[in-house]
Amino acid sequence: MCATPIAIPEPVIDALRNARHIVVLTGAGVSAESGIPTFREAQTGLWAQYRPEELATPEAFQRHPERVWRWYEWRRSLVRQAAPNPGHLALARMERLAPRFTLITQNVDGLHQAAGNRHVLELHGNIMRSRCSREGRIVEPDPNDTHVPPRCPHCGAFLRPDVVWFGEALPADALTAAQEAATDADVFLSVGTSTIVYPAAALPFDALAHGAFVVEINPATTPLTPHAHAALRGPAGRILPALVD
Ligand code: BJW
Repeated sequence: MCATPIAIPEPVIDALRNARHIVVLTGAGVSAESGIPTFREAQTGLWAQYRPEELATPEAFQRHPERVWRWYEWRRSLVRQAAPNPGHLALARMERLAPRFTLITQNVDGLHQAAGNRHVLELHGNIMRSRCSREGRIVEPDPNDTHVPPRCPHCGAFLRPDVVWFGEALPADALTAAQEAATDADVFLSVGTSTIVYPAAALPFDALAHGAFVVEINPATTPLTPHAHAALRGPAGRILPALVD
């Protein structure tokens, strides 16, 4: 049986059609339909007893490095099994269709690149990379290292995932490029994000302040909803394909 077609409001279609620069901010909701749990949904199994906010911090890693590393290993295993969903694929198509297109993601799973997006600004890093917790350099863990967490092959310090934890600075180049894109956008799509984690959450508001037409795509309401020009309620994997058809 076919799902009911999604009706996209005319002003959204017009704005997209006439846009010189489309900017998209994505969050965990875009990968939910690929089987990757969103950040603030209930954790499952072994990890149900911990709140992600209590694991994704430098303090948690300092106190419980083994527990935090194992949580990331579990999440990496989900990412390895995941494939881009129709929402990711629609954004890859949008990049090819738009005169200018910037994709900004808070996701650490690399699924936008796997879907074919060529230019992705990763604000919160990438879970598949590891870096030295002392010197910061990106390293490949030694496959024969049985320590948990594995040790840096150069200096022996713990390795950590190359992601941005609470209280840590975002990569300056990606953040600056994202802020410049937001203030230059004609159309700004905020997709699958709760819009509560800063500085990423400020980007749609920067876009609004600079005159962009802002569209939210999310089954739930967020702090952005009352300010957006349009709020398309539903899963990204259904709504995004309807925008590029
Ligand atoms: C669907 C769907 C479907 C479901 N389709 N949708 C200003 C005010 C207040 C606080 C601060 C502030 N500025 C900074 C702060 C502090 C803090 C912060 O924002 N705290 C808030 C909680 C209040 N920010 C920071 O600490 C940041 N650092 C910083 O500001 O540093 C300053 C500094 C400068 C110089 C030197 C030193 C420091 C860092 C933030 C890092 C966030 N890191 C994480 C973890 C990444 C690694 C990992 O993955 O483990 O990033 S936290 C987590 O939240 C993760 C996400 O990227 C991020 C955002 O979450 P997201 O993507 O929105 O997911 P959810 O789960 O929240 O929402 C999913 C949404 O999808 C929901 O709305 C669903 O409805 C929807 N959905 N299914 C579409 N099918």
